[in-house]
Amino acid sequence: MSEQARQNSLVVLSNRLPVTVRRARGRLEVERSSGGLVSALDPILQEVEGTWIGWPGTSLRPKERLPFRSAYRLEPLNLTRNEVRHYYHGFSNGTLWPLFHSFPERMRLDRRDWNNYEAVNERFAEAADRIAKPDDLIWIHDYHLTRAAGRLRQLRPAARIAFFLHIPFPPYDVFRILPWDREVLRGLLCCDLVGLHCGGYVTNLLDCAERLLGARVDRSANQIELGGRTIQVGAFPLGIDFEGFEGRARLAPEAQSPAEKVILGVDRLDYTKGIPERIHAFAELLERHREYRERIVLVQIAVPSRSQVTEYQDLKREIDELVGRVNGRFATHRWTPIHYLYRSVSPERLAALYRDADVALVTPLRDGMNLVAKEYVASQVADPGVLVLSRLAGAAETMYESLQVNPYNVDAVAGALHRALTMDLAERTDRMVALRTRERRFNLLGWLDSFLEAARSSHYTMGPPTDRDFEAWLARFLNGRQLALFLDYDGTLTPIVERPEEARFSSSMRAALADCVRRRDTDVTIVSGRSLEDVMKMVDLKGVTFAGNHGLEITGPGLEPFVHEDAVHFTDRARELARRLGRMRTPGVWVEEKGPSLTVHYRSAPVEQHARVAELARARIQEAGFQPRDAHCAIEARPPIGWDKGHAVLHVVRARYGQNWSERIRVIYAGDDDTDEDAFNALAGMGITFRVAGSAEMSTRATRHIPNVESVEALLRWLAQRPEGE
Ligand code: GDG
Repeated sequence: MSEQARQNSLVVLSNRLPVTVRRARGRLEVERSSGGLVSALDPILQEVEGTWIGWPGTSLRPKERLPFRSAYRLEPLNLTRNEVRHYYHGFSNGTLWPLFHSFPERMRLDRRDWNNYEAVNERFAEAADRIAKPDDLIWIHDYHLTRAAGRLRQLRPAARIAFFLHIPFPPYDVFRILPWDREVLRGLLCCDLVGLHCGGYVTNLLDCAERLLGARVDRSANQIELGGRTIQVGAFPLGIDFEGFEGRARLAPEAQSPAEKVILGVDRLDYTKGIPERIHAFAELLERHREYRERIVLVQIAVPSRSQVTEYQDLKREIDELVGRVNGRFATHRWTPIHYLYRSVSPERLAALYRDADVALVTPLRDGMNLVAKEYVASQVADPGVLVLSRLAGAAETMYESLQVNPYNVDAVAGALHRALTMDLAERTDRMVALRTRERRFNLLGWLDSFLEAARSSHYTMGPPTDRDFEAWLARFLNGRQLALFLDYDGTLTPIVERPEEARFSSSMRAALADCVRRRDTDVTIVSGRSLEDVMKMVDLKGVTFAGNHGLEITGPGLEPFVHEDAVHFTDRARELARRLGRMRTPGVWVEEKGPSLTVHYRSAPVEQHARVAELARARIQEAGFQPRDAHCAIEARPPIGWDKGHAVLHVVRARYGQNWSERIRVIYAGDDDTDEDAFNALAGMGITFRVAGSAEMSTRATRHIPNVESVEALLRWLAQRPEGE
């Protein structure tokens, strides 16, 4: 393992701990899980004295400790019965599992599942926050915990968080069927690194981030920018403990050499694994080729899984019946074609089965990776067998020399089986040598090393948006049309500063804005929460339209000056409210009076006072009959007259271009504030809107995210230089 990967400690979050706890006759019994991932993470967690947080599989009583000595810390996270039902069986296995495997029709939807999923994910995040030291890498595993990083990022803005998904990431068209698609995506994108098994899943995730969240995506570097942060995405195909499987295969006792050739299937009993389809293909082979009767057997191991769930019970029944039918149809008094075992077998027995099988039939309808294919290959230490592999398993992306099949195509699978059973030794050897060489080289430790190295290397930052980005987002939309450009001021055209009067344009921003204003085919409106007078003074440019006080007051070339008729009634009340708020007397808190509205600023107050000040201000504002609205370290009080930045934008375009404005012009809006969301909402589907900065967890109605004030300047420069219409 590289030096880099060894640095710092590691906190692992996964649904299950690497041990299973049972309560037998009142006492806790603990059994270590034997999965490959556990064996891979074990040594590194020991070495760095890490922690593994997960559900022990049974509820521990308060103060009850795990009766298990581990070289690293195991942190059990209890789940209530309700949480097991809704978070685990419900949202994880009933909603995300089928959807991510592209079986949307099997997806169950229940708001209680989602609520519990959120709550459990938050608890995982809080446990990690309690345990992790500042420089620790927090590594979240799998689809049960897609939301944990969202909460963790709030608690620890600077934490190093990585995620690995063990199942497929579905294509955009499938993923967006999920009612909580954006939430799941935003949770993932609060990580620094998101690892997937295959390049195809990486493409899917990038597509979804771009199309569902309006994130900026760099497809050559596999990076996503959202909320001012860059997220690295990568394909890290999981490998296996090759030597372990090879060694067990060498040691496993010789079985009596069977009279028949063996075709082997090993799976958890799951509808994604394509077991019925596989049995149909086997039956088809026997139907087509009588010569195989009494000469081949299908050994199918189906490990019981999620057996409390009705769907899985139904599947078991279906397979039982199918096996019965096929055996009934073909069996003779000395031969049974399908040997079906509904249980798991010991690792030693599995090693012998793998080694001695002539063909491994690995035909999932969809699979994140599929380790059985790799384990079979590692176990081929004697006469080489043939791997028939579903092209819909992640493993197919790198196991080129397998015989790849469409698992739904029964005829094709039967054909591939025939080819496998008749393949000569030279070809079997060529294919198996190539497969084994690759799996030996890219084994489990290699995977771990490359993932940890990526997770721990320096922070990724995508370069600023370029002309090419703006071209791709806007050129076709504008297509030479007249443009109405709306811009918020603070945080959009100038960085947020301590005191509003210090928020000045940079000279380059001023130049870019002035260039836009000069164009005949562009009119610019600044929409601000500041008073009209204030924002006009700050911007100080001719030919610009201004909407102050969140649009209650508007003035601009060729427009009738506008003041909302109800606003004037609130001026006196706002003054009175300002007086009351002034009595809070917390150092660093001050009130900005803006006629019918006001803003309480608390950025300069001690940080530990922020929450209390904000709460108090909100309460006072509400008592006075105004609407409180959170801004950057400030609370705005707005008169309750149902008028916001969205109304202001529509007022301007209608007044200037008439009722059919949408046919005549294009609208672009950029803003960084929650109050800009009203404009994003009003323009949804009618214009292109940009949310500046923010965070990945923030939900926005904007079409796209851009990271900062500098990128707004780049946008303005691009707009100023765009080609003119005819
Ligand atoms: C998920 C993804 C991805 C099976 N039967 C026995 C037994 N096994 C072991 C196999 C293998 C494991 O179970 C199954 O792994 P898969 O990868 O095939 O499938 P899932 O359980 O669905 O795993 C999958 C994986 O996560 C890792 O990221 O590849 O795509 O769905 O290791 O050996 N082991 C023993 N007896 C059995 O009877 N001892």
